[in-house]
Formats: sequence, structure tokens, C-alpha cells
Amino acid sequence: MSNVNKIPIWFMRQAGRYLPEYMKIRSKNPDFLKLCFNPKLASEISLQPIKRFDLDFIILFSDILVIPYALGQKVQFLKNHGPALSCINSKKDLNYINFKKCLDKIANIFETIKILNSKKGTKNLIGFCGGPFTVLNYMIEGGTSETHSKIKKFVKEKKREARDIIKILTELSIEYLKKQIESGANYVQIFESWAGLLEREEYVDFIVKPNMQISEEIKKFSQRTNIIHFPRGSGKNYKTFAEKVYSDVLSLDHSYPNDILSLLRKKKVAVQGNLDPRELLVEGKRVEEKTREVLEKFKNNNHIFNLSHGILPNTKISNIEKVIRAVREYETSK
Ligand code: 1CP
Repeated sequence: MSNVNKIPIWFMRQAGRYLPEYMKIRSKNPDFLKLCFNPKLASEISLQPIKRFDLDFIILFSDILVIPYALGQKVQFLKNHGPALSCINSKKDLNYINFKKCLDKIANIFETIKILNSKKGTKNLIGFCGGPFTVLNYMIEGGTSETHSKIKKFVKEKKREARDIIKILTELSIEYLKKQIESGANYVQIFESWAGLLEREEYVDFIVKPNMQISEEIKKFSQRTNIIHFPRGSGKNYKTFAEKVYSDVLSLDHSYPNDILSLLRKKKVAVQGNLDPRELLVEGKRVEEKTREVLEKFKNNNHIFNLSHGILPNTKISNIEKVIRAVREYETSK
């Protein structure tokens, strides 16, 4: 048995709509992007779940869609609808000049990180961006999509255009993460939430290669920064990803092949995950049992406890508390 001391815990989307203290600020700030660019409020929101639950990681309050905004695309968050982006079909539809100008547009985010860095104490501070393909997905779909038909068609029929935009997104994301690290983030997570849409050579071209480039450049820039990758829905491709892309931590959902755990041990990559967020909606003791199942599954790996995707808006706070208690009890029982 590995030496289970403290199992670090945080929750994807830990700052958000399930928290009344978030809703209080949100109700007075109807423009979501403006809220992301308000360092005082954004840092306060980032710290809300830490104050309530004493979690081990603070995550920057922002969104992956600030990158299309920085590139000049129109990005809005509509009430009860989610993101809405203006239509683009090629690199030419983005009238950006250079990366410096793009990052200047979202520079307030770095101020938020600086505030968090001054208040983080012994906690870790996570900066983040979307994976290039995931950001491209929203740029082409124009928002949330059930079928993802536009992006699938785009990568098949307009491969060159797709490659061109992915190249811009990859390079801009690298510069964006570097600035977050300079401002105080000691972890960065790359949310490749729609990795599962691609297979075979498209997975290699649009998921593996851009994420490899991000890891290489970030490690060159800062050895001590920990990189978390989350290629959600990768299924059997999780192994290809783990073999090719450098990670300090790999976040797993439920699609991963079992033999990845020994591969990650060999490569000294920690596992992050993977309680299903839907379990947090269920009453009773089930959530504690499910938490223990996750802890048992990963007990031989270095493990950061988390979910397999973000907290859902109607999650009960008491269930989050049950999960945290179950993790802490598990530690002391070892
Ligand atoms: O209405 C509201 O108050 C906004 C809800 C909300 C919040 C709280 C959105 C809209 N984004 C966020 C914050 C956010 N988003 C964070 C920081 C807070 C934290 O984690 O505690 C992070 C890391 C994200 C990342 C993000 N945004 C992802 C990747 C993770 C994932 O969920 O797969 C994606 C895909 C987005 C896009 C996005 N932002 C918001 C919505 C509704 C969506 C679309 C999601 C979808 O397509 O289903």
C-alpha cells in the first residue's frame, strides 16, 4: 500500500452556481465576461469554495472562452442558455493583430491571479485554459452543441482552416498560460473537454500534437509548474495521450482503459478524478460509498481527488461536505 498521507481535494467548477454566495454576486453582475474581468470580484469568487470547504486547490475564476474573445470574436453568455459566439469559418474572420494585443484585452485576469497569489497561503493555485480543439469547437459551433455537427464537418472538409486556427489557439494559449504562471499560478490545467469527438489521425493532429506543444513550451518556461491535462472522453485514446503528452497530473473521466493506471505509475504521473458529479445529486449514503470506490480504485497511484466533470448547478452543499469527510476519514483509516 502506498503511503496515504493527505489526499489533496478540489472539484472542477468548484466556484459556481450551486453556491448561494456565488449567486449573490452573480445576480448583481449580469454580464458574465465582465465579472471574469473584475479582479476584486473574480478573486473573491475563486476563494468562496476554499472558505467554505477548506479545499487544497484554488482555481482561477474565469472561463475558457476568454480566448476567442481575446482574438476578436464576439462572446456573450446568455441567461439560461450558455455561451453564444459570433459565426466564424476561417482565420480571416478573426481580425486580431498580434498575441500581445490579445492578451492586453484580458490582462485583468492576471491581476486576479496576483490577488489570489497574495492570499493563497499554503494552497495551490491553478491557472487554466481550454484545449485548442475544445476552444475551436465553441468558435465554430457558436456555443454549446448537442450534435457537434459543425465542428465535425469543419475538421473533415476544411482541414487546412482548422489547422490554421488550432495553430493560433495553441500559440496564444501558451503565451496566456505563461502570463498566468508569472502572475502566481503553480499549476495549470488544460481543459480539452471535447477530446472525445475525435478519433485516429484527427485525434493525433488536433488533440495530441497541440497539447504536446503546450506541455513542452510550459516546461521549458517553468520547470516547477505542474501541468494537469484533461482530455475528457478520450476512451482508449487516453493511453496514446498519456504516452505522448507530458503531464504531471492526468485527469480521468470514466472512459479510460484500466491498464492506464500502471502506465501512469511507471511515468510518475498523478491521477486526478473521478467521482461522477451526478452522484452529488443523490440523497443518502450513496455518495460516500461512491467516494470510497474512487479512493480504492486509485489507492496505488498518486491521487488528487476530484470529479469526472464539473459540479452541476443543482448540487447540494451537504453532499460536497459528505465527500470531503469521506476522503479525510479514508486517509486516517490507512
Ligand atoms: O451563469 C453563470 O454564472 C456562469 C456559469 C459558468 C461558470 C461558473 C460558466 C459558463 N463558466 C464558469 C466558470 C468556469 N468555467 C471555470 C472556473 C470556475 C471553477 O472551475 O471553479 C472553469 C475552469 C471553466 C471552464 C469551462 N468553461 C469549460 C471546461 C470545463 C468543462 O466544463 O468541460 C467549458 C467547456 C466552458 C464553457 C462554458 N462556460 C460556461 C458555460 C455554460 C459553458 C458551456 C458548457 C457546455 O458546453 O456545456
